[in-house]
Amino acid sequence: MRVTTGPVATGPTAARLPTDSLLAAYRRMALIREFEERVSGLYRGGEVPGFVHLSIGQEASAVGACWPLAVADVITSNHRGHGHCLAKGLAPEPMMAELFARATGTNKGLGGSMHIADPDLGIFGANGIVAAGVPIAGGAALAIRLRKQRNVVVSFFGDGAVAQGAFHEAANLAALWKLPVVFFCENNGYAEFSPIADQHPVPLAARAAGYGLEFVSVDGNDIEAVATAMTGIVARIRDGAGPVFVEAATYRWHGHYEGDPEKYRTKDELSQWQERDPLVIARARLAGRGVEAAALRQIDAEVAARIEAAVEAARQAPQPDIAVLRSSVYAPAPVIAEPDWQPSADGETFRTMDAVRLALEGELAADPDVFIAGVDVGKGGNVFALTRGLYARWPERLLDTPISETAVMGLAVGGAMAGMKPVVELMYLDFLGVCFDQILNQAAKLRFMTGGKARMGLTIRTQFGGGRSSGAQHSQSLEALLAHIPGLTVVMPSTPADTYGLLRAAIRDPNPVIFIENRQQYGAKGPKPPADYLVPLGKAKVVRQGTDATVVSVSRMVQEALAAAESLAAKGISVEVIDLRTVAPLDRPTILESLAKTNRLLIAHEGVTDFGIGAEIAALAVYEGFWTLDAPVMRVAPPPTPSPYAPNLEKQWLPDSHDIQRAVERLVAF
Ligand SMILES: Cc1ncc(C[n+]2csc(CCOP(=O)(O)OP(=O)(O)O)c2C)c(N)n1
Ligand SMILES: [Mg+2]
Repeated sequence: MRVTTGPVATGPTAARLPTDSLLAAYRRMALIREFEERVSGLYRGGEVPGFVHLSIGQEASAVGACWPLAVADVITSNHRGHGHCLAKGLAPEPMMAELFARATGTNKGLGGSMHIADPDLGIFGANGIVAAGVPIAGGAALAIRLRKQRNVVVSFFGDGAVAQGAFHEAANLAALWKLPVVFFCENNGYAEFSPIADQHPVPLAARAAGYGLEFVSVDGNDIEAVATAMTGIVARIRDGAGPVFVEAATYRWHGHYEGDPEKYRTKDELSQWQERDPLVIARARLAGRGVEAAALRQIDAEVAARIEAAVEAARQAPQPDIAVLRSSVYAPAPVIAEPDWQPSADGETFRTMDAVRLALEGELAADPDVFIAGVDVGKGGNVFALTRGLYARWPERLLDTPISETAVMGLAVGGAMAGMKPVVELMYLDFLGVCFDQILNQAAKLRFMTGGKARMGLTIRTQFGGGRSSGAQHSQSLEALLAHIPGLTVVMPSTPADTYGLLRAAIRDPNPVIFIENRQQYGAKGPKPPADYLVPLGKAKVVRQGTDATVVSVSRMVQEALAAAESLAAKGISVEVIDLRTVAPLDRPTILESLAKTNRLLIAHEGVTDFGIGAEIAALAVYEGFWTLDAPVMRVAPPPTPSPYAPNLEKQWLPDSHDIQRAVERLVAF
């Protein structure tokens, strides 16, 4: 193991750990140093693939920050996360196997160096996206708060991450709600190749002050300073104090990544920091307290032997089997049978907006782990009045958030990983753009990247709907964007009863579900099903039987398709209408079965034509259904332009039953 020799500036010694603790902390730091030095060599030798970012030189901040943490406490980490995971208690053996991309790795070889996670040990993930772990920490902290636990979350991030919007949203929210989080910034002076002065106009302390966060600055190379500061901070947070921003000044000895040409810093700067080697500082302190050098050599030798054995075991371990790909995307969900409820002519009716509220109410009542968060969903009762009355019953579980969609999605991801059942609201589907990372890279992928370890049962409710001159930023039907991401379930109901049954099923589902309502339908009435009504996810429904053509549709367009089918029936054309209900995963068998019967297929949707879900369904038909097709597959959808404001233009832009009717007439004429 490489440590500095020669004179060492140990710094002030006011903060002291008991000698036994200091020895234990030294052992942990030595384990990280040895692990990473071996990884550096193994990476250069081609045995570890991908990218590797090492934290050699930063061991005291990782070990010190985790010093007061128990297994049930949580950390979130970043791309430079080996030290954090080892400090929190992950064994080096499975972690080394993970870096070797082995089946025995912590994450079955699906994560790798940048994405190690073990939620059972409170390690909610290293993360390849700068600052993404910070909003997730907020979710984990909210779960602690809702469960009235005394646990704490430590969110590790670098100085560079402080420039990310995700950091600001999460810091603002945590400070506002006084969540039990330590924002632990390892300030190593650089973000990739850029020095901190080129990244931030104000010192980090000023950032903390901007959110009213307590700020503590520590010498990140002094294990005693970090561990004692964190022990005090964590104890106060356990007792109910609000979040704290800790800046640990430190330095990474290696490049940003292994192989970095390191043109942005001088050898002198590096060697000055190496003189303040955290391991040597600890050794000097231990020697000053009478610990023999032989005892430290013994620890070093034990650590080296353990890492050597971990490397050897990883080399011998099997590679992951291809089956792990499919099995890691979605968690198996409890089977829900298609309900056999038939509405009676004189039965009760309700509106779609009632269906949403009743489904939320039903799940809140059924499961104390369900919480609802979003802009104005609590006291405000939601802009569409969808959560009205719920806050009065469950004030703790109906959370009005600031307008911070990334932080809100982080509440869902972190809360779900902690085992809660978050239901968060994205007011308009168009606002996806400001929080996409938490959906695309976090919610959708964390189960996969952790080899199935991360729980991700969350629901994102949102709405869209053209036809009311809402303009191009408040109308979009973006389901294709979401359906393209493996790991997400995308649901778009078309009736009040389905809205109720699918939303309850979505909240119970162990996977991330995007539940897309159509606001033009909030006032639409339909038969009211029994309270225990559940509709299976991933199952399409034939909502009208026919023999001449199949129209596959979703959301409000199903109603347009049904109206078209009714008019066509009068002309002697028999149309079968399929309501997808769930867009992804797509119910392929139901579509193919219908196509085999009608031999003609048309897809109608509100998302623009190009690269829309119709393209996927058309591809299915021409490949798997090729021999059953008697005509080209057709699509009815808006042209590929943003939706217009002018009512006359929007009317032409948005398809309706007449467009579907004309298209079917052409289809059957082939
Ligand atoms: C959102 C995002 N932008 C850019 C990157 C590329 N990137 C990876 S690490 C990094 C620098 C991060 O610096 P800092 O937060 O200080 O952490 P450090 O590497 O110094 O530990 C960058 C720009 C990324 N992974 N994610
Ligand atoms: Mg940095």
